[in-house]
Amino acid sequence: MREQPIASADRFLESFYPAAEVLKAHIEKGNVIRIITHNDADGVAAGGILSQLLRRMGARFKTTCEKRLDEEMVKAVGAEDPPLVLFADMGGAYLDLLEEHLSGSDVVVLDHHLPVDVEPSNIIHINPLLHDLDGARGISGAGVSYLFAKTIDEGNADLSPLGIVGALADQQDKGEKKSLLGLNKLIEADAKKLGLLDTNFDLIFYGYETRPIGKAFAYTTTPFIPGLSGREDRCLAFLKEAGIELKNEGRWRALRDLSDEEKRSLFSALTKHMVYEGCEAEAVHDLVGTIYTLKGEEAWTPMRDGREYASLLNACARMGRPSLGLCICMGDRNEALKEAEGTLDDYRRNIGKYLDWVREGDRIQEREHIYTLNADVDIDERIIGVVASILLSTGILKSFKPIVASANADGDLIKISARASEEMADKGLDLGDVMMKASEQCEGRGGGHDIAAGAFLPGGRREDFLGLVDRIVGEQVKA
Ligand SMILES: [Mn+2]
Repeated sequence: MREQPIASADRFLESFYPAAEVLKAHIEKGNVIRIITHNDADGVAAGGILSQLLRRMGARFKTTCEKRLDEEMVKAVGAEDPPLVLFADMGGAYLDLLEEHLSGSDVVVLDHHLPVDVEPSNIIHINPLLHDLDGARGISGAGVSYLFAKTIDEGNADLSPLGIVGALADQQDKGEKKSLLGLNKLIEADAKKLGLLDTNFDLIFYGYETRPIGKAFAYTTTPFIPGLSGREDRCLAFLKEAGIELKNEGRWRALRDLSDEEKRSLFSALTKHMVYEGCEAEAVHDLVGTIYTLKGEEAWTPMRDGREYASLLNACARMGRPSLGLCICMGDRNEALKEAEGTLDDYRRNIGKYLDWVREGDRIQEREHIYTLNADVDIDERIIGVVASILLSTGILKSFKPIVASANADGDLIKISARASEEMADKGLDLGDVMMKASEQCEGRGGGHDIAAGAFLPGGRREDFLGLVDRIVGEQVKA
């Protein structure tokens, strides 16, 4: 994997100092601080970290999670006349917009996405990519926000588990055995030092330690197992058929209670199931990896497992309830948690329903260099990216091509979500770059990471856009 030179990591950590000074100065003046983060699980975790940071500093603040950064949104923020705006997990690709509409404000951008090449004077932009560090796999928006909090006070190191959750939410577990890499390792070390994190290597179903096996299977959404995830009845039938005893002396067994032999037969039954569902047999290897257990959380809750915590936040964000996720990141374990768990249930069911729609209707089209999936109103724009990721990771798509999915968004816009594998990125594919270039030519705006990117554009331009994407992807993988 890509090694990070220490010197640039140091320079990156130093780049937080000026932002810390600006924040302290505004708080001293009693100013209300405006926090704006991306409306996805990583963004919500980042918002939780920054909100906790400001609460601890005794500051007044307002936090919102936004679907996308566009002129309208930035103008609305500008109209609030905020003395200081903190953007997290978004902003770097829109510095020109921030400069134009927030010229009366100080702005700090804490991002890890591909930035535009401008340096506005009212903006402090902190981004690992400015220091030749990996932003796609090495650190998340929550991770950058965590390092900011820790720069201000080492005592904020107890927020490190949220940095881990953000990294898992952005699927940065691309190291050996699905482990975290790069700057995320620093965050992991902080969490372990405080006894807030444990890692194991095993089947990565949520609730490895404590949850009844059937539930662990049904609750797991990353990786998603077509036909099983979200369907407890089918999971129970599947386990029975695989010969796994669900109870021992009247007590439900958890995955850690299985013998090695039981794990082996479970594994081969899973392989058969995946192949039957049209997935690659290799996709089953996605089901084992490094488990991140958050020791500070109650054993039976979805926050105990880092990946499940991430999907809880993801569900809240995708189902239009990011503030629920924010409450949980800020420590609420009462009403907000109950509601969030209900939301997570709905979310799992929705993904299953959408996948059935895609597969039963034969909705995926193959072009020269890409797959396309046009969902229009049949898949919620907030979930289209998740569906694209699942289609790619389960090996349902047989050719070595990225998938470019689209769904209707607000107004006359469509949302594009593109996903590629690590191997495609190694061949030179950079979807963030593809989305940026192709959307520019279609009155849209786009960007992101090499393996996960997106765009918004006018509905009428979809065909032009997909044609361009097909061509640019072809050029990149050839070059
Ligand atoms: Mn992110």
